[in-house]
Amino acid sequence: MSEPRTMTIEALEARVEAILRRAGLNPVQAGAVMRVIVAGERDACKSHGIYRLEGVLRTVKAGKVDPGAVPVVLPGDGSAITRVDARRGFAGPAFEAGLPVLVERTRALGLAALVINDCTHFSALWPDVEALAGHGLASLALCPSYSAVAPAGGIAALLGTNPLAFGWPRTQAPPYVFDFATSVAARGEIELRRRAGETLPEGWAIDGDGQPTTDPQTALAGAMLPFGGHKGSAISTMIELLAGVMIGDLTSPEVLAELGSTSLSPMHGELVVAFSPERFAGARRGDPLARAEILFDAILGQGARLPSQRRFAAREVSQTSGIALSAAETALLDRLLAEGLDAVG
Ligand code: NDP
Ligand code: PYC
Repeated sequence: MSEPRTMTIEALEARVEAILRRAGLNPVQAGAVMRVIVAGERDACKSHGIYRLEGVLRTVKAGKVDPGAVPVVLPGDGSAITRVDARRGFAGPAFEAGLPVLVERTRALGLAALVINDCTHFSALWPDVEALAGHGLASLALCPSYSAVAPAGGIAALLGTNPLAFGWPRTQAPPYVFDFATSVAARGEIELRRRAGETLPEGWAIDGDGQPTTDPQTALAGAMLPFGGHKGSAISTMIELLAGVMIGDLTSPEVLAELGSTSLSPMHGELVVAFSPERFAGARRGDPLARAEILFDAILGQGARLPSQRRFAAREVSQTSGIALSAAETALLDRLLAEGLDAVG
């Protein structure tokens, strides 16, 4: 019988990496996948924390991702675009491989883009924009997923939950970062509520006949709704175009057709665009980072909070007191380590 347990970040990293290595991931894949999963758990982003391990293992077992892949940064064509071939591995290793080149190109040109192709992508996008903010750069990251969301006015799953993240560097504080699904909530939130036996808030999903539902199982079989009605629907469609069609990779309907299931992690591409705030501002109106602080102060001055503030507070708690795991979460880690790929269907 497993018990609730509090683990240090380092101990959880070691445990998750061991699970991934046991499942056959090479050191490059296991290291990068471990980092995004533990970052999610550390920052209390449960929808992309350790619960995702089962999906990772299922996808490996189904042969839909190459656990031995080593991503390749392709030779540049003289443009601002750097392309990484993930070689059918996970997105994290491909991002880590492309990051130094993206930073160097953005500093040189003021604006540069990273295209990742043929990656399996189950993760949150804030680690990517946070990494760029750590280099003093603003950035946008976006990707499709698989058909799960009805377009506004529609009745069936077509668009993905298509996340969009933005990061802005700050010198005296953690970066300004937002990262959200373009559905009302991430699909992972629905799955976690299903497991917990909870109902969904109104307005999250519709059933197979297009009628509203608050039942997670019915929602997963039906369709989720875009956030903000037609506005979220349009942003989600833009992501299909920019981070699917435009980068020569799969759109969410194409991913679902290839994968044949929403129980596996989707394979597609990712687009990251990075900006040098100083280069864009030129010599006009002073230091852009200092001017941004005036805006952040005004937001906070009204009693509002900045996006990621909850997450950074959770990170501090994890750093000082460790990461508290429930008995079920501890049991999951124990089972995945003991049984490897046999633990998943
Ligand atoms: P949330 O709605 O929980 O949060 C979205 C953003 O809004 C966060 O930056 C959050 O900051 C911020 N926020 C929340 N409440 C407030 C508030 N009151 N004031 C100011 N800011 C606030 O996220 P989602 O459920 O939409 O998405 C969760 C994750 O799922 C994302 O990281 C996303 O990348 C991931 N995802 C990945 C997909 C993929 O295909 N790879 C697909 C879909 C989603 P904070 O964290 O501090 O609360
Ligand atoms: O939570 O919507 C989601 C999601 C889809 C793929 C990875 N995360």
